[in-house]
Amino acid sequence: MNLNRHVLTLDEFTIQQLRQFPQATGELSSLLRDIGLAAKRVNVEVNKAGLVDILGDAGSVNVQGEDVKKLDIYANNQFMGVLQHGISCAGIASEEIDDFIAFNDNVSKNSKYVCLFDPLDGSGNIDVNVSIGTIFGVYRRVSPRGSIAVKDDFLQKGLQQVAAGYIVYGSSTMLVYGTRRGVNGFTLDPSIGEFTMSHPDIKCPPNGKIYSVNHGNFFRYGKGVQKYIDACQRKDKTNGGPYTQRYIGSMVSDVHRNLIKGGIFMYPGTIEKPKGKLRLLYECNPFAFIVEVAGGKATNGKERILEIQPTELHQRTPMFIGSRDMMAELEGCLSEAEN
Ligand code: P6P
Repeated sequence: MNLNRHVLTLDEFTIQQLRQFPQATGELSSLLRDIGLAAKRVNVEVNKAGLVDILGDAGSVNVQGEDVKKLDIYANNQFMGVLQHGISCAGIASEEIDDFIAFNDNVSKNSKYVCLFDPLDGSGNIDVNVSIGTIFGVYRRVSPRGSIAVKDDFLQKGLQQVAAGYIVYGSSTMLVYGTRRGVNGFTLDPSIGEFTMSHPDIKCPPNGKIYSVNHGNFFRYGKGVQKYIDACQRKDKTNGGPYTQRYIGSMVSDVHRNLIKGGIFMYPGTIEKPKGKLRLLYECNPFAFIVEVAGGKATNGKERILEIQPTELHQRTPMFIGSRDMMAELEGCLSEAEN
């Protein structure tokens, strides 16, 4: 083993970034390290989730005499806890909590950022051992530092994110985050208990051969989406295919795979649910930010996800995200169907 090969840990990387910008206060680096810590704690519980039946299921008391919480509540409390007790975050909004939470202590009130997150997306997949994930977005607050955070701090366009990221608890546990300077991936090394850089400067391939969508809703999608899915199925060696359909019902895993390999992920609206299922603020905006910084695109079928002005914390949006050229072909199908 090459002992001289120094692989940057997440903490080393965030501090290295800080050194490059002397005017930086270190609050964003500190917030990202806090998220990394919470992710490691959640990872431990996710990895033994299959054993919960042995330890006692949610709502019961486990062998240590602790209350066994639902994993997504546990994850929510871990991320909220590190952010509340850190030095960078004035408040949070979470899929698990109806309203935003403004932290009331003086350090938090004087902090620069707010954080929105889905603490454990796809948690319904836990009992069948499918990968799940955490998604987060970080914004500079718009209310004055020193005051308590307000709702407008959380209802900002995705364009205003200063950082966004996700953790995928899969065959390995990865934390991927992006700022305007780039997207980097870190894989948890259990031997040292640190996220270590494994995917520097991630770029989304401009094209791909993977399309991800819930085919079960095909006849409930609009004509433009049906037209694009049909085109995907007709791809062969003569026109950039054949394509593969990959959809595991866990957005973090599906979008992560397509970000690395190239591809398109779609969660369209349907006749019954025109806004679709995915949440704008803490599912779609973070991924749209990451994929756009990496060179891809993300829209709701009509406009950039990042330009949507939010009006409520838990609002939903149709979501189309992935490789630039695949998104262009989709947009062609959507506009043809409009005319
Ligand atoms: P459907 C998980 O519940 C989730 O929010 C996303 O992670 C996933 O992409 C989507 O729902 C799957 O939804 O309706 O296709 O089962």
